[in-house]
Amino acid sequence: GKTVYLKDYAPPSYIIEKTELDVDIYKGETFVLARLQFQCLDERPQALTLDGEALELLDIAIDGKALDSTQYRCDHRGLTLHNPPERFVLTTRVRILPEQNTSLEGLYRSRTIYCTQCEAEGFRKITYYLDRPDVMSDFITRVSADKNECPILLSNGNKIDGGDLDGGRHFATWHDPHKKPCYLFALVAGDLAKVEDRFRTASGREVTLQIFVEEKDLDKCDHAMSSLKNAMRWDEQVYGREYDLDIFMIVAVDDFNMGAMENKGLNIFNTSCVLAKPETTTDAGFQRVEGVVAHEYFHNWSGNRVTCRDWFQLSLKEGFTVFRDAEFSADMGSRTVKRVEDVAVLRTLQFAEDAGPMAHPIRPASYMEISNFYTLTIYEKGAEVVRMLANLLGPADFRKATDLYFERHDGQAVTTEEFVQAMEDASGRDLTQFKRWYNQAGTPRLSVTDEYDQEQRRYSLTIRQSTPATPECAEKLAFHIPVAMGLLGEAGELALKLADESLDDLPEDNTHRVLELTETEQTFVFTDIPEKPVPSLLRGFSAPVKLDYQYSRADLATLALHDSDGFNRYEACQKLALATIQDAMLAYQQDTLAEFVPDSTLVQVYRLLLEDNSLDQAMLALMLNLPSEAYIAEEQEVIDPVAIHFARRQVAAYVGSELAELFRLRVSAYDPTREYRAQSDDIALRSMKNAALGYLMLLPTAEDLHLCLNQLARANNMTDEMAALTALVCCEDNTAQEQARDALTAFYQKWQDEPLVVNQWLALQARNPIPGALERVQALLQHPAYDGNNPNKIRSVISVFCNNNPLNFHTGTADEPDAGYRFLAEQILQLDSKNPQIAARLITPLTRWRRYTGDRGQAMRLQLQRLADQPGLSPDSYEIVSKSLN
Ligand code: HT7
Ligand code: ZN
Repeated sequence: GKTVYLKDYAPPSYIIEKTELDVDIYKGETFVLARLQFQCLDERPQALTLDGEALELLDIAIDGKALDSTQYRCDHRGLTLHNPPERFVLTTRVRILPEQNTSLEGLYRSRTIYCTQCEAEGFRKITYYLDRPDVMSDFITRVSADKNECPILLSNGNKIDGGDLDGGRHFATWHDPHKKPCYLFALVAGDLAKVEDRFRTASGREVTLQIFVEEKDLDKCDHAMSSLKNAMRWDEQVYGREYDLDIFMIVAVDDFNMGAMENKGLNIFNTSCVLAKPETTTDAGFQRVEGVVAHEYFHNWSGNRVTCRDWFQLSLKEGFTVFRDAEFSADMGSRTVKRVEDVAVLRTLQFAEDAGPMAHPIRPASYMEISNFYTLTIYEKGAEVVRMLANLLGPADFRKATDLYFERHDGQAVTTEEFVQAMEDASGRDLTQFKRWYNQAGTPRLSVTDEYDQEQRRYSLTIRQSTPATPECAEKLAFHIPVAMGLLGEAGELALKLADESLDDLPEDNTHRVLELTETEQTFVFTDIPEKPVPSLLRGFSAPVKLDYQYSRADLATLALHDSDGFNRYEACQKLALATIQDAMLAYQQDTLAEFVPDSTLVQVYRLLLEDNSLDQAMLALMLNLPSEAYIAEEQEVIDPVAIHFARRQVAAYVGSELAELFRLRVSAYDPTREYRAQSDDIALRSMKNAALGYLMLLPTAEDLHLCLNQLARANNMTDEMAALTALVCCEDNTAQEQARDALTAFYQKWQDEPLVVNQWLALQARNPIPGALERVQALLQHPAYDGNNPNKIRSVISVFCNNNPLNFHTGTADEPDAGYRFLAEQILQLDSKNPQIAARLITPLTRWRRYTGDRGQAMRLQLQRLADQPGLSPDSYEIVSKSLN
């Protein structure tokens, strides 16, 4: 594998001022004619190399004159022109095979639709080009195809021409007036139906909005359309950003490696992130559509108008855009709920990545395969870093800073340096130390101790930070960490005054402070504190760190019930539940789990929360949700997935039985036929009721089972239907198991023509913790509903099993404890040559081998070694495997 380094960045020697493409699609083959206007920027080089992969070169000419074989050289990675002129038009004609393209990058066919995916380096599979984001060009694209097969022909920008051709063919020509890097190029051809709407921008321009889908999905576009309009309005109001073309199009395809792609004016989406209707889509699905539609739309400014200089800067657009979409979703629904959900993902998945062999800073210094760097770190931690900046600057200066950034760099390809520079220039703050967040990986750990001096009425908090070594760097410099906090006394929040604050400059909300930690160890002294307080630390999860403070269970109960910060109320519940589960794990290890009785604080707190009618029901559901197995694992030095599973289950069953009456009330009071709305108060009600059902179904009475079956039979929406089916399928009770088998069959019969519902059906079975999951998963791979070329199906079965069913993945089968690992390695090998991006992503669970006890860790390692030994392994998989074995 070849490594690319940030330090080797050099600007391109040529730019491509104008790109004209003729793409002629025929059955089985496509011809691409490219006319590229090159202009040398500095000294003329001896050779110019264009990127190109899987292209068959048919013709090549410079300024209209065909080249002879001494004037260029072609290999499997590109095309080198010897002695190119200062300024010239290069014409190439290539043949490509979209029907055979299973990698889903470049031009490929998804069912009946031809579509493209060019980010990060897919354009080179369409034509020879300078495939790098700092080469920005004007694009004119003419597409032609059979008129019957492909009545719809789309590309970026505005349609400027179109018409019929001989032989039943037709064409359309599109011009994108905004210069763009080729990773934002898109083309679509197929038989698509559309819904259309309009949006009037703040300055009064009319924009046509179109969503293209297969005819059968026309009834599932309303939610994406209203999300799009909300996002367009929000970006005007919150960031002052208007849309800049006359038309904005979204196309949905079934085969897609990620969620969606922000191609200029022509976003291409995974169907799973566009289509939604109550009967087929869960609440989480609706919220995902809203979030992804907004995310891609927001890229129009954070990514397209201002783009990345090189792929090391990926978080420039992704971190910022995730932050923007999270704030949008927070404004559309419940802010605290959105924050809790995002932090849960960050703390389980991103923290694990940051502690593993693939750890990298949000601006990496090197990579082998860029597709491997579309990570939780670049996206989610990147968003946390932008969030810290936004909080450090405050709303007014942050807006000034983003205005400055967009204005200063409109039409440019820039770096994260320039982003932070705009923050500094607009606010006058020195962010030199803060910038360490961009080039040091690893999750900082904060150890907090405190001391209360009754006599002096002084309370001091001492915070130490340390960051574990990661592959790119062993010795970390101190980070600049904002720690939002407050202090709780007997009667509520205490007024705060730091020893070095003067009485005149106390903030308006005097019960809340943001401590700025910049040193390895720092002590913050509060004066005039009347009693020993309970500190509420890292409110709103103000920094992506791990925090240790020795809370007593009584402290945690106080925070859970009384903190003014919603996030920390949730966090106190998580900590309390975690402590309780850890007790149970100890019992498991001592073989006394069966007799184990959990500490009662957790249930007492839950009971009080359930009886508090003022609480947002979605928050309540989250607070009552025990930490996931993945989160518990992340908290363990050495992971014992079996102990975690059974300990967690034992605590859950205890909670379920202690609070059964209250839970039953919630479920039976709910009318399953009430009209469905995908709005946050309704979502909240369903989430709490379904959480209650989940608890009841751990040890169900006949009445509980009846409630569950009743909901399954009568639900008018997928949220309730799937919640009931899940509770039934995962229930160990024998009667329930019999019912579950029938229910799964009936569910498939009912929904077999809806691929996105079938995916949920597959995923439920793959994550079902009841023993025998590997055998069930292997049977699913033979099911007619499975398709080993479709990433959504692969994710629903293989990823879900290996990532979300730790008990079964790590215990394998009765006679072969390593069967789960071997299964995964086999699946990766099968997929690697077809779709290396997806194959490489599947490897993740094996990369964690060092965290597992003796035999398990070694068995995982063995499978990594087996992948490493495979001749011809893709560069994608090779990077992950080799770094994990090191
Ligand atoms: N910017 C998009 C990235 C993307 C992608 C990257 C690699 C391979 C396939 C891909 N599809 C989309 C998605 C986004 O963050 O908006
Ligand atoms: Zn993005």
